[in-house]
Amino acid sequence: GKVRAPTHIISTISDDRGEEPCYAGVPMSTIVEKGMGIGDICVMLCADHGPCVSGAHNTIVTARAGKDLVSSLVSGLLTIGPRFGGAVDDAARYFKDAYDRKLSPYEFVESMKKKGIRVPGIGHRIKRGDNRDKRVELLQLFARTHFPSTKYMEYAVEVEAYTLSKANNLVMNVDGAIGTLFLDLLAGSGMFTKQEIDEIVAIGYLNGLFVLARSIGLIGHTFDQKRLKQPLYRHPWEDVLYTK
Ligand code: Q5B
Repeated sequence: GKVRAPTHIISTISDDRGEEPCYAGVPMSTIVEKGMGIGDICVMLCADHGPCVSGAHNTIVTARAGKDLVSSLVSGLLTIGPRFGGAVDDAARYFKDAYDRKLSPYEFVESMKKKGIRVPGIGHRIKRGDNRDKRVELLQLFARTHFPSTKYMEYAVEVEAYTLSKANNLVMNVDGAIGTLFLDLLAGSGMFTKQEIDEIVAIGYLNGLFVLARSIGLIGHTFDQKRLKQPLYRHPWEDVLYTK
């Protein structure tokens, strides 16, 4: 029989050997012909959220310190975490667990409070109950129009109604919307077993969507500062409370 030397790398995500590159076995032309999916929409909606958010701020400061593109980019990326942009997977994990255990929004939120854990996917520095995040609304509209089931997303909406009854800043944020919407996609597509869904949520794929998307904005901010020839950033004294 055929003897094959052992390989040094196993890869399942892409293959560039043929005439046309494939992503996970799907030729690129097929992806282009099919048009945009929810992943593309997430990437567009999360690409940037202005110069004041943590990631963009770090990137801007780094670019203005004269650093190169990659340094400026990673300086912004390194701020992505549980408070900023990196709550997507935790939102999926906690909302899935609560829904699957049939917890009421009250039971879910109060049990998190008892554990001293902030509900991932809930809360925003700027957005409020009377100033909702348009990105969240767009994602929800897309899911309600195209998804076979939106049970996790609707559960998150009920949770949000409860958190908003506690405080006006506890809106569903973009991390929460993407996390729960992907739960619905995974469960409703019929393409994944329960075990596979649990694995995807456990491994933490979903923060990757935010990281990928926000890299676009951070690259934009780097070039913007360089094009505008902005000087070294120094934070103004007036904005610091000096105490002894
Ligand atoms: N409280 C996001 O907090 C923020 C609570 C809560 C229960 C909660 C906070 C939070 C979970 C993590 C999360 C993603 C840190 C956010 C994003 C991308 C972005 C960013 C942009 C973009 C904001 C005031 C009171 C306190 C808290 C309570 C707050 N959150 N209770 N569950 N989730 N969320 N992150 O405003 O009694 O006074 O002690 O950690 O989902 O990052 O645009 O900026 O695109 O770039 O600083 O959208 O919500 O509020 O810390 O002053 O808290 O609310 O316990 O209660 P804030 P705090 P108390 S989207």
